Amino acid sequence: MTDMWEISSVEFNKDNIPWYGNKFLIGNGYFGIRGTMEEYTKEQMCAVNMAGIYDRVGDAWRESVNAPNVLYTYIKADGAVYALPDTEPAEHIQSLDFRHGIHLRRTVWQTPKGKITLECERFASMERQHIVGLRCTVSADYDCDFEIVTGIDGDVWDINGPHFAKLDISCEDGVKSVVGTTGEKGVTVSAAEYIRFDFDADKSCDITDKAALSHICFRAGAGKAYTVEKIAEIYSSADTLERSGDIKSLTYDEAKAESVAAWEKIQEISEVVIEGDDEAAKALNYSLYHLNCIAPRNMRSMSIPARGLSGQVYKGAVFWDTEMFMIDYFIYTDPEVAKTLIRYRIDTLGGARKKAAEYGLNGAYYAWESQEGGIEGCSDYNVVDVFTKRPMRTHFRDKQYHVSAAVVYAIMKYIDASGDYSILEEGAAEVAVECARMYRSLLIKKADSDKYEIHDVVGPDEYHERVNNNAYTNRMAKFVFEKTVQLLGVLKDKYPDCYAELDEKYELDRLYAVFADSAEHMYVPEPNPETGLIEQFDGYFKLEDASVDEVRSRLLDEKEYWGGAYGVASDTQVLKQADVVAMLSMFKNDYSTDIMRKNWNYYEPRTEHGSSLSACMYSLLSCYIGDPDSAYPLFMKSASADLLPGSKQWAGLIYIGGTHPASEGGAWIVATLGFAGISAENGRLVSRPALPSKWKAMRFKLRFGGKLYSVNIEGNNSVIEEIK
Ligand code: IFM
Repeated sequence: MTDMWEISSVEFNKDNIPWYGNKFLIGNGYFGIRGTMEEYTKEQMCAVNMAGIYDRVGDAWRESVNAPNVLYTYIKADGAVYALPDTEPAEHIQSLDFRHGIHLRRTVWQTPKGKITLECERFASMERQHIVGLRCTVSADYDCDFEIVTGIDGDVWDINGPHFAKLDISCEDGVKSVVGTTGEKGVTVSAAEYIRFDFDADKSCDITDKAALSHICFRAGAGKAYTVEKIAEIYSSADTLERSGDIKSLTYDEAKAESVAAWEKIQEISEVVIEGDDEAAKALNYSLYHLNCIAPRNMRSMSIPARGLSGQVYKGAVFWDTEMFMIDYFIYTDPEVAKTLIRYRIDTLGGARKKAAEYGLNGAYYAWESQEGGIEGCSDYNVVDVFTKRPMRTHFRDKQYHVSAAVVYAIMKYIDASGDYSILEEGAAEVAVECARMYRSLLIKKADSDKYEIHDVVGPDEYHERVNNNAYTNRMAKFVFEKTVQLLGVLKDKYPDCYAELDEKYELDRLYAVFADSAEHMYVPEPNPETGLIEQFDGYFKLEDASVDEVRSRLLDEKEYWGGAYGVASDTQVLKQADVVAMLSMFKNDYSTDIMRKNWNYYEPRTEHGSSLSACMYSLLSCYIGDPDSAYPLFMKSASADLLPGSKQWAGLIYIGGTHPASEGGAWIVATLGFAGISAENGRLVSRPALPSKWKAMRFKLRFGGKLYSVNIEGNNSVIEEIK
């Protein structure tokens, strides 16, 4: 392994514990395990965060559930506990091999008699997704009485817990087990483990009210190493993923080898080689590592939360992030995962219909923060005011209509790149129809106008609430109408039975005409003929034109929320994240380079980039404008979201730390669709590269139309070849 695939930290700093939990995360799409130390507890935000399982306690927010912690381990030397963060280490290294998903820590403590060392290696199996492996080795440079305490800690970290109303704990035939049952729906989350070692020791099992622990006590000779290996399994009553076999018969080395091989297979397609810029190559491949850690593999229907599987931040909920920023990577490298993500939206159509009905709308209004079944996790009061400590009325939940369009946009991206229309028959056609019906019921026509408008919305820039004719939202609505009309034609042709079924339900001929009319007459703000600028929403240009720094200087508290009724940005032109620029990036063929450049130049200095979704959109548009060197720093910002410190931690008093998979997916989009200039033209992959000056060459693989291709770019020349 070279440094290109390793990140490490060689000092111990308590302040880094929350960030390193994200930075050193391992995972396999079924769960994510935060990069915390084996001896840590809920105090240090330890989490084995489960995909797709949620629970609600009382009136608090519903959030994803953390499984019992199977890594829990600490050591005693001559009766004294040596554990971070309380016992200051003499040396400490934490590292991650992100080619293979292997986490390592090595800590040396000074004791009154000499030095002791604890080294632990762990992985979340990419081959058997229920399995976690842990190998701990202790040694001392003097003869010492060691005790290794290892087991399963059921006292898990929760933001709005406790989610386990009941814990069943046992130790039988050497298998320890902790089974938590959630309070709301009675879902069981089970953790079991089996340990092995081949040195003489006294071993006992201790069952506490929240943990099952083994105590391994032995006399250690100076300079000798003593290793304990653990194979653990995590599963739940909500599983669709098959169990992984008998943990007693699987050895650590076998399980590790299998997992490494599975990761290698992924990396063969995933890796992006960049010659001339190791820093960019490392940041990008590290970003893709995170996407691979949270990809729902071997599952029929599942999506990815906005903070991945790094904990309960943002309620473990799925946002438009998946469809607009993450799915592209999977569409082009692992279309089965992309299909799984789309099926999640198909399967949660019921929830989206319910939400539409709640607001008196037809069709499907997808949840802003979607939980299982499409349940809306977002409340009307989604930010806590730092001054009054009271929840603030926000309009994320009720007015961000653009999430439904993102779902249709993703369906189209999948179909266009894979050529696989079967998803329509599986339910995607109905999703499109229902989203189009929702937008139709939002349309407003003034008496003397022949244009449809959409009022009272929140666009991607969340700092400006309840605005009219947000350019992004209106353009996306038009897209949904146009594409639904197109898809209905395809459906009739390719899947007549499915068409007939939908026809019976929706009278498709009538809807076809309604959607065609909506697409034709949808008002989308045009570039001003003199300035070339597109107004983000009605009246935006009349707002105070203060700089981002000026607006920031008006904050009375650094955690204060910039948007909402009284936010410092609300009455100014300062925006949170790409909005018009996002629209231009997505509909680049509708606009000239000149218009794109003018809008980029206007909006970028006014953008706070307060969302990690922002930089990649600006970067992508820079690529489309033909300016890769302006795109580069924003690309690096996106690709480094979890690698470097500095990501936003608070929205009002709500903690929003965690990993940033949308930013990571956005970095891949910029690298491939932006710098490498990949697009599909007449059913063929085309590359028109414009690499940043530092980059000499770029190589990667893509799946397109059911085939695998290699893309080789040297300077401005590119060769795309099918790999047979
Ligand atoms: O979906 C985003 C939103 O656009 C900005 N706030 C954070 C959300 C989750 O990443």
